[in-house]
Amino acid sequence: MPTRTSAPPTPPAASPADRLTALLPSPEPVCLIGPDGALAPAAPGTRTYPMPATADLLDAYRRMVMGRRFDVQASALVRQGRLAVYPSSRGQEACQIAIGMALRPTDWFFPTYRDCVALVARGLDPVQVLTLLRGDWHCGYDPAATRTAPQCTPLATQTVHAAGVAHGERLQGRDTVALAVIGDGATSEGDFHEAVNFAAVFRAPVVFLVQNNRYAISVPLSRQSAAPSLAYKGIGYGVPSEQVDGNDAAAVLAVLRHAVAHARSGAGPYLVEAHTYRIEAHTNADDPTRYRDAAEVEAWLARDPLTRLETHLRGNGALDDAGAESLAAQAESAADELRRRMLDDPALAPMDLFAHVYARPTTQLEEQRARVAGELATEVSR
Ligand SMILES: Cc1ncc(C[n+]2csc(CCOP(=O)(O)OP(=O)(O)O)c2C)c(N)n1
Ligand SMILES: [Mg+2]
Repeated sequence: MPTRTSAPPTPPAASPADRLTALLPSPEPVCLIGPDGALAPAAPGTRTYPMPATADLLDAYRRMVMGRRFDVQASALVRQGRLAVYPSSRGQEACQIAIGMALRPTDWFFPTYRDCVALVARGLDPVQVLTLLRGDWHCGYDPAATRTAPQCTPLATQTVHAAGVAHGERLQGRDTVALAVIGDGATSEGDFHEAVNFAAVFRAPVVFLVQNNRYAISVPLSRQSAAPSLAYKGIGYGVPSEQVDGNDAAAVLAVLRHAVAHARSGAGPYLVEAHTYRIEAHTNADDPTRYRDAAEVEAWLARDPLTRLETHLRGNGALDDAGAESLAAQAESAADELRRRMLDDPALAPMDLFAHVYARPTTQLEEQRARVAGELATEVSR
């Protein structure tokens, strides 16, 4: 008769209160470097995170300088008629650059229309990044090769894709993490809730990064959600969450690295809310003076993520005038090159508009395709 071996002792189950505490975000946004560039004292009850190494902070600063110059250049390209539309992320650079620094090249990134700077900071070709916004093609880069999904305009759909890809990668035994960015307004979309729930139930290695820039076009956060922080939206689904000062690059990087490590370890998804602000209009088609005060914008300019990190790095001797000037010159020459490359008119194949979207196109799409083909034929014969 086989003898029964005793099972290894199971650790005592965490109490419901402990399980809830483990999910809760810090009561205040995590901040490591304050708006004045000095080390910020930890607010009571806030989780502690290690300060990133000085080399990482210098790298973050370099990426932000490059990113801001790119953003200014892209905005100018709209005015010059070279770009159809550009949603600026000025003021959100700390979030934008931390994404690429927290992810491995083999991890998947799911951006929105507002995340061009994050794509450039991740190392994608700036002209390819702007292809969609120029209206040239579906997406300018190869999503499979870059492990970067096309920039998503239908709000929140990218979160579902991220959860699915993360789950699929895990099923295939890989330790890939997927990071999906989403705006404050888009957290009201059903897709976001379905994605967070699916990821939690299947322990999919996804990080959801909410860039709370206070507005969904003209709709302020107060008309979007009554939650104390958007980070609390994870708890109902059993997803650990954190909130961070989204204008403190050191804090965003530290928190995102923690979230990515959590997901990679097999512990399931993580939700991070970054408190930040959109300094520019929603897009060039928007007039923000109709729905917000100049004083509010001024207050956020005083919390500028670039100035904050620069002051910190200069204060501890890691950056001097020569270093800052050399980075500014690099950013200027990258902007020059972008401007020059965007002057070339690409060869377009308008019928490609109807390709690569559906395996079996819908009837409406077939009708539209026929109409465009007819119009093109008329133009040619004119
Ligand atoms: C499903 C869907 N509904 C509506 C829109 C129109 N729309 C485009 S951007 C936007 C506001 C989104 O705000 P938020 O999620 O806060 O992102 P932000 O633009 O501030 O980065 C809306 C309503 C859309 N693109 N997709
Ligand atoms: Mg927003």
